[in-house]
Amino acid sequence: MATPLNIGMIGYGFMGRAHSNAYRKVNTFFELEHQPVLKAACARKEAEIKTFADTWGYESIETDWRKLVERPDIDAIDICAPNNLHHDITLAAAANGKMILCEKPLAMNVAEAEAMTQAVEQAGVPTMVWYNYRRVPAISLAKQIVDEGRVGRPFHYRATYLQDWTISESVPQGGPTLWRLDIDVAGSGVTGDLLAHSIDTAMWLNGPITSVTAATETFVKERMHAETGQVQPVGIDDACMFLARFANGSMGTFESSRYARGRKNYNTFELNGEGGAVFFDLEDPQLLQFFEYQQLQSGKKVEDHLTGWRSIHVSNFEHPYMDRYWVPGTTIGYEHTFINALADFIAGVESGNHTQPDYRNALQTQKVCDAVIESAKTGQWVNTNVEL
Ligand code: SOE
Repeated sequence: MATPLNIGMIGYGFMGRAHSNAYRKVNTFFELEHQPVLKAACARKEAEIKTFADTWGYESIETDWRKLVERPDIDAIDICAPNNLHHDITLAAAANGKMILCEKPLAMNVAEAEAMTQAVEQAGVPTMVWYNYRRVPAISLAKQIVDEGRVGRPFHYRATYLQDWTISESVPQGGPTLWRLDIDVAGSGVTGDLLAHSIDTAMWLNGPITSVTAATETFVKERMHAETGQVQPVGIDDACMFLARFANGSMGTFESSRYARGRKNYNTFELNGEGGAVFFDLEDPQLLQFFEYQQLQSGKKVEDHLTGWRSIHVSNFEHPYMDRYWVPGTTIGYEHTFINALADFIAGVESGNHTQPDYRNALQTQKVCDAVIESAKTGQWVNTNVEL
């Protein structure tokens, strides 16, 4: 008999749905001792959270997260609430001894993220921050290839994360669906929302980022606020570009925008090393491009007429996570990245070898984000103070 893992979900938006789907599916694809039970869903708006709870099969609802985190029948709190609530919910959940799964970015800023990390570490509760793209099988394969030494000494890391959904000036800011545009709720714009993903992936694959220099732009300076009805200044960065230095001596470029017409969720990276290179594009998520400079002739590395990029269809049983799903040649999708992440989290709780990224790891990404925003304001290179 499976051991129940009673989930208290806070939030009901896009991520609330993606995580709920993972809780429902994880035991059908992964053998785990624990089985998530959708105990309670929580949000301030009673009608909305009731509909959400009914749709996804939550047993009960709460309209005050403070009540939820105190409930003795809840084992794990999932924070899908807007960024400005992550800190207070984490502190209360940790004080109540709950496991915590938190949406990215971890916090509004480093000061909050440090306090949160300290709280969960003092409480000794398992945590995970949902940087789900690590669990795209092709990205996990890139990590495997790097760890196997096939890229060799790294020189360049190049990331883009582009969308186009905020170009219209009539898109309001604030409220339940557009809080990502409200600086007081989101903390930053594309830096925390999109580049945080790119930074998490980059540091996972290529190690710590030590310093950055950045430029940001806010193209639409005023938007109507959905809650007040008033036209208010826009405080977020609509686009951000930064240069980075990694501790391993390589250099990085990062670009993000929500004004890249035609790009919906264009998340790419390339790592070029002495021995090879990897390239990934989320618009083709089942593929990993790999260039290998490894043909040995008489002990020497050479290129010949067959040297070139190869496109790996990451759908074989040998590929990360893929033995859990269908047959070779068939693909999985966006929602499976959350299932994979959750499976890793539960397996870590069971083995005691906790999965990453936990709060401490996500704190490092927060440090880079804060350094990027600071650099964009000062025009200077800024040290990230990421743990080495
Ligand atoms: C923003 O549009 C967003 O939903 C991010 O918040 C997610 O983290 C990203 O995965 C998709 O885009």
